[in-house]
Amino acid sequence: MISVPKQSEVHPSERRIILKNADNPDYDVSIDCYERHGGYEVMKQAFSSRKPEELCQEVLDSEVRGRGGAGFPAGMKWKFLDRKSGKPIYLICNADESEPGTFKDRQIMHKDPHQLIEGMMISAYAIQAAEAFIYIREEMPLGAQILEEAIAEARAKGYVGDNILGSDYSCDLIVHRGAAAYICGEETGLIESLEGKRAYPRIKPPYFPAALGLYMCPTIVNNVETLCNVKHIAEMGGKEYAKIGRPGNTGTRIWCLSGHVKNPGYYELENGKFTYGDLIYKIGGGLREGRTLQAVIPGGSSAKVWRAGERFSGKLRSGEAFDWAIDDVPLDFDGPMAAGSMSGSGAVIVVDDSVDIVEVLANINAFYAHESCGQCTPCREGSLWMKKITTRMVNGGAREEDADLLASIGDQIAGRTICAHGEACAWPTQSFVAKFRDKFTEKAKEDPEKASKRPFRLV
Ligand code: L3W
Ligand code: SF4
Repeated sequence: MISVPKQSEVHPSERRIILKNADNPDYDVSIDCYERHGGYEVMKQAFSSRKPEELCQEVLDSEVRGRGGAGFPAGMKWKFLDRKSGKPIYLICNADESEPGTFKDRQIMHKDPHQLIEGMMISAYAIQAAEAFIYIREEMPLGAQILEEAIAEARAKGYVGDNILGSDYSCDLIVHRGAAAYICGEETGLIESLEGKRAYPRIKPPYFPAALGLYMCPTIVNNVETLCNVKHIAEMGGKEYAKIGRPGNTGTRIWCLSGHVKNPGYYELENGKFTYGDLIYKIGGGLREGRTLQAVIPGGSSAKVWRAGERFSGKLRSGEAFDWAIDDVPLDFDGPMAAGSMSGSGAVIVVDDSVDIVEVLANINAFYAHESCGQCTPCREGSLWMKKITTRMVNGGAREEDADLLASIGDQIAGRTICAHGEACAWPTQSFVAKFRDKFTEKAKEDPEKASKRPFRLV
């Protein structure tokens, strides 16, 4: 049996639902251990006494929002399923976790694979899927192996496969190893890849997976953490689940804190009960000695950056006025949006004053240029151009006009591409230049001999 290192401490502020057992020293990935801890009981109860449509209603009532990046309500997505087409329905778990700074889904797959399987089989039954897939990032071979072994155990016990738990419902669950590209995590690119093709994203509309997904059949694509939540929603009931967190931001969320903090790591916290300041300082231990905050990227590298000291003001959807510093922004889906960015995949990246902010952007730009699939000209050419400019700036060739040029390239990409990779690569450049224009301008005055000359060829 495979085992992975456990996190030694759970922070007292955490409310662990999804990661409840994952880091317990005596908890392992076997089905026996899972069942000893009550595993598959919710599924048994769901299959024996709940109708599929009742389970869909529970997910809708729970108001659970997708944990992959967009925060789209999962119950509404399930409602969009085209059930009248007469075609088979597919369920896909997006386990292609690739957003820089994101390392939560692998904790679940590595340490509690049966929770994902149970969540998926309840979801599959609820939407009446004919077949279910876990599309796992190629660079996570251990996760794939753990899941394959766990599914074999679950199949042997009748939780997966034909006539599940003696019912007339059959559904197989297949692990598919990804094609080692960030764009394979974009749901329509993922579907193309699963069909055996290059992961070229499809245009939405018309290709929303709920209507035209895998093999042009209705398909639900949900993130690992979202599907695990379904198990807990089925267990406690949607309305009860919705009491966790805050209205519109229900449940818990696993936040991935990285960068220049004393205690980087993953923390499962009740939604909307904490702020970014709580996460960075109280939970993450604050910055390293002698350092000050320079920037926070609140939701994976695709999110717009915040500069230390900036304030955000406006009105919330409820009409309530707000005036926040970074520390005050609620740690949920809507807080970062109100503050001009997004919580994305829950990856909070902290940057202190020890680094050159232009280098940070150069590194991000190298990533997005490398990962563009190349279908759309603005993304393909623009991301490479932005990478070339920021790499030149870091290599001692910065020019005064670079900030304007970068901003204009970003403006020509966002909103003009097939998939959200266009925004993902434009938003960092647009926001870094807007928030740190002085640093980009100063760069042109730097002595080229003192430049760091990093290559940024590979990321
Ligand atoms: C049917 C409609 N379905 C929306 C579905 C849609 C999708 C979901 C959200 O991007 C973001 C991106 C990254 N009929 C529908 C409909 N849907 N309207 O709802 O859709 P959308 O387009 O808002 O988002 P998306 O394409 O899923 C995700 C950001 O997340 N990100 C994440 C990246 C990486 C990971 C990872 O490593 N785990 O997820 C980071 O911040 O930039 O903005 O299912 O089909 N009318
Ligand atoms: Fe490919 Fe970029 Fe176009 Fe997305 S936006 S389809 S990644 S070229």
